[in-house]
Formats: sequence, structure tokens, C-alpha cells
Amino acid sequence: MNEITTKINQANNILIVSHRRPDSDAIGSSLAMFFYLQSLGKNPKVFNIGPVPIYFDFLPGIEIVCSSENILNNQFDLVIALDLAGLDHAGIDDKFFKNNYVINIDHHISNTNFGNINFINSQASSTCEIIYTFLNQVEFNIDKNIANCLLCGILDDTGNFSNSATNIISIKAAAELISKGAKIYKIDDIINKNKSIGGLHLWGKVLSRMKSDASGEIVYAYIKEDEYREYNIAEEELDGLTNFLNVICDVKLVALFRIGPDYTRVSMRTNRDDVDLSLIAQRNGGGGHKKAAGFSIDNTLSETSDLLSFLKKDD
Ligand SMILES: [Mn+2]
Repeated sequence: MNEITTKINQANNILIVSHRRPDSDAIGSSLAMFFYLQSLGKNPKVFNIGPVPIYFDFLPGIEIVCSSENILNNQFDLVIALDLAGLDHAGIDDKFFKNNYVINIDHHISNTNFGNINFINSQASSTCEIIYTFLNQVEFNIDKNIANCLLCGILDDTGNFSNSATNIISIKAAAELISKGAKIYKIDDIINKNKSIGGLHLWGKVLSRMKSDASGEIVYAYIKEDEYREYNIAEEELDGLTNFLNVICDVKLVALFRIGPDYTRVSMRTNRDDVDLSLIAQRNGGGGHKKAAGFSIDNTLSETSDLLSFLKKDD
């Protein structure tokens, strides 16, 4: 922790970067760090390759998130990577990280420790929780903007304080963030109630495709990315669908395949304590947590492909 504050004190131009297809934790922690650095008189910038879901527009500071790689041509004294389990998740050339001094702050158990300083706490519910603890330790006075950003990440990564990542620190942090002005009901409206009719029609189609393996323990479904266009919806409308599949009881894991033109992305969830999805993800070149993880395949698949083979490698 001291090492981190020393490096921040020495730096002026600082780039904050998180993972592509950012979630509440990536964006919330990035913006909270941005406001903190700005209050220290630094010159911080936030980069995310995107796409940044439009429903994050309510977050204070969202307009400063830059998705153009041109920003990477600037000189930085320091790069702070947040919620970024591995360099390949940033969606940019690894060289950028190799050429800069990197502080890596994350809660993914699969984090590859790519930073010059690695502050990884896989017990933390979220990167936002880690940032909250950090700001308290440096006795920084959290304001309303930072409180909203941090609570957004904590609320989403804990599944509204209900999943296995939920811990006493996240709940205490939430209470304090609310006392600082965070609006929990507004955050919940934005991150959990952001679908359109067309989006739910597509959810229905994907749900109707659910299949299970012979044992009935693995349940999976797929979506083809051109269906977003067919239904005239943004990709982010499918956010939450993998969590929704995870309401099925007595299964080992659920998975959603997002089939693109030259890649396929797989997200997995489980409720079982004896299953470690981060291992399945890592075997396929991905990462994540024990109960929520994902990976990408470098080619497109068809609905008749052996989707199950990617999930069963750990057996
Ligand atoms: Mn996270």
C-alpha cells in the first residue's frame, strides 16, 4: 500500500485502464481512481477500449472515459490497471504495459501479476471494494461522486449483496458509501433494469435454446452476435443473461456462448462450492473467479459445434 502511494505521489500523468467490455466494477473503480488522483492535483486519464454500455451514462465522470487508442501515444509516468485479470483483457498491445510502470489492482483469483506492483486481493468482492479500503487507509474523504462510482461496482459484483463474493467489508463499505451520498436504488435501476422489449425477446429466444449434457449437470445456450442487429439492440442488452441462467437448481455449471464472426466468447456461472470455473476458463485461455469466469475462442462456432467440449475439459 505504501509503495502505491509513493508511486502515485511521484507521478503526474497517470493512465487508468481496465478490461474491454467493461462492467460496473471496471468503470466504477476507474472513475473513483480518476476523481481521487484529480483531487491530488494529478493529471489522470481513463482509457477503456469499450464498448462502454450506455447505461453507465448516469455515473459521474463517465464522459472522460476515452476509448480511442490514440491516447496511448501520450507519455505517462504511471499506469494503473484496475479489475484487469490479464493483459490480453485490455484489448490493446501488451507492449504498452511493458513500456510503462504499472500498478495492478484487482480481485480476480486468475490475475497474472503483470504489474510492477501487484495489489491483488481475491477475497475482496470487487475492485471497487479494494479502492474503497485504499482510500480509507490514506484517509481520503470520499465524496458523493466517488461514493456512487464505488457502490456501483460493489453492488454489481456482489449481485446485490447476495453472491459468494459478498463479505462483511463490502456491506460495511456500502453502508458508508450510502452515508456519503451514494444512491443505491438509482444504481440498482441503472445496472439491473436497463432492458428493452426487443432485448427481452432475444433473451426469450436464447432461453428457448438451452440444452444440457447427458448428465443434466451442464446447461448451456448460445447467441449469434448478428442477432443483436436482427433485434436492433445493443450487445449490452444480453448482460445479466448468464446470471439469469444460474437460477437453475441442481446443475454443476451454466454457460452462455456469444458467437461472433471470427471469435466466440463464453461466460460461465456456478452456485456449487466444489466447482472452480476459473480453472476451466484458464485452461481455455481465459480467467475469472471460482463462481463466475469466462474465456474466448479464436474462431466462430456454429450451433451444431461441440460447445460442450470446451466446458468439460476439467473432468
Ligand atoms: Mn470486478
